[in-house]
Amino acid sequence: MGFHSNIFNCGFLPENLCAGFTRLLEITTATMIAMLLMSPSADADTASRPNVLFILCDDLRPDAVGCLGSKHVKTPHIDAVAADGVCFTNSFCTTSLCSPSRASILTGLYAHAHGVRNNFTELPANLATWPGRLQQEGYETAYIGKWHMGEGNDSPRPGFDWFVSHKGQGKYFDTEWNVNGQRRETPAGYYTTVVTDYCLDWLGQQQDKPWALCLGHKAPHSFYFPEPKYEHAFDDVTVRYPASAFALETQPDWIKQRLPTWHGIYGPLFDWRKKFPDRRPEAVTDFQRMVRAYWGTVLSVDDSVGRLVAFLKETGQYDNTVIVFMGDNGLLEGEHGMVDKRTMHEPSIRVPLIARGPGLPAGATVAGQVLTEDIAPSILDLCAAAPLADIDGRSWRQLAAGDDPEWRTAWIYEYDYEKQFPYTPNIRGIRTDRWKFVRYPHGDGSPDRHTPELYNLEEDPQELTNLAENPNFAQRRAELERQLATELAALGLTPESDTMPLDEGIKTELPDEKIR
Ligand SMILES: [Ca+2]
Repeated sequence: MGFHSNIFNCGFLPENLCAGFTRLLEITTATMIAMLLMSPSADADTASRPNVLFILCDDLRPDAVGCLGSKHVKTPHIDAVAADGVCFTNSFCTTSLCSPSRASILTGLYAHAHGVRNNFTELPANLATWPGRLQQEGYETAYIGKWHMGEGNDSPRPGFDWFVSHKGQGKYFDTEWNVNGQRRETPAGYYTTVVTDYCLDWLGQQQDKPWALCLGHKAPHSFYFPEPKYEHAFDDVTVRYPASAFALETQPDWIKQRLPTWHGIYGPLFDWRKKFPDRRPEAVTDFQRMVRAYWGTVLSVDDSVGRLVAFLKETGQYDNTVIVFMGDNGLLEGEHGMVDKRTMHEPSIRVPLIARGPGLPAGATVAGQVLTEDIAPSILDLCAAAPLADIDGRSWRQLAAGDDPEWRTAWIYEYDYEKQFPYTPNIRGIRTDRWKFVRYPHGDGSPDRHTPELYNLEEDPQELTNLAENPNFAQRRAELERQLATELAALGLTPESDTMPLDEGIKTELPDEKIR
């Protein structure tokens, strides 16, 4: 724990204690100055620093949130936070998978740099995180909810004064929790409600120090089980397969091969379809039930946001609290014939991001491309905390405040083939403000395993027409191939150093039941 500068603010302390501290300061001035020099935060007024409420949803599509474009899902509490802050309309994850993306959010690093490349790898304890930095600078810190870096480990992690989590994904009902390594308990009830109760308990105990609370929702991750009161909320909404599910003529073959698998629309649909593969048009009813249930779980997240914001307002903390609401990765809901995520298609990489609080404008919309890696530097910037060294992300505080002429216009996406989930190839791709180019490396240095993809996002935002093999775009493709290689090299990834598993192809076998 770093040196805490609150002791200089005698407003917190009874008069006799205050005088005591004054004498202590007189006696030990030299010692205190030495501590000041050692502590990066000691010159800051910690007491006036904003609190941080960081709300992370799991697999939440932006268009499943009212203010971010949903026609059907009403989220008045999330919308109110957005109206009071900034909506990022082009916010992306750089590896669309729970654990790698969560590690990027905490560290500001790409997956190849932090090393969490699948859902089974622990976040290396030596890596600096934004909550850890705030803890060093005098914040009280907590993580409550789904962590999921290290599938079977629910014990407390470094950087947090309070850590309440569970193994793996947790369950929508009656999850067993490890409460700060002190006790295990299984409170009856719906995950989203229970995790919010834990958060409110902790918030109610905070006193003088600024605090940073990370809430890791399970919702709306598969398998989708809405709270009973929302089970039928969307019964009247008709859901169809999206147009891109049937526009596969120009797409690489692996996308067609994925259709009847665990991650395709003709597969089991996270148990919403019992007999598969099923390509019949009427089988869309299973898909429809799946999407309705996904939306239903989001309604409870909105209730949770409402309870937390109400608490902050009742206790007079709302104005001095930075609230960041986001998702860890996107989700394919039938686009290109897919469910799940992992690919570099737009629904898989787009994540909701809303931020409000001191240092941010109200009612603003930001179109610049922001990444999961930008969260750590942005939150530390908003808290006037020392930045993390040698990270990949950048603070968007200036971008959000108006404009940042130096902001990025292109970025790199990476994903490594998983043997346990053989439905997505190795991916290295680049997304500029207008273009997307995606390569599928074999993994052993031999020619790429699959045809690449090239999209003009301005004219074809749904990615219906792959231009990679269209001779009219050969020059554009060559330019983007070069830019991809250059940007990868800037991240330290050359053909020699960028190691990845061998792509063993798309398979129809189901994943092990324990890791679904
Ligand atoms: Ca996720």
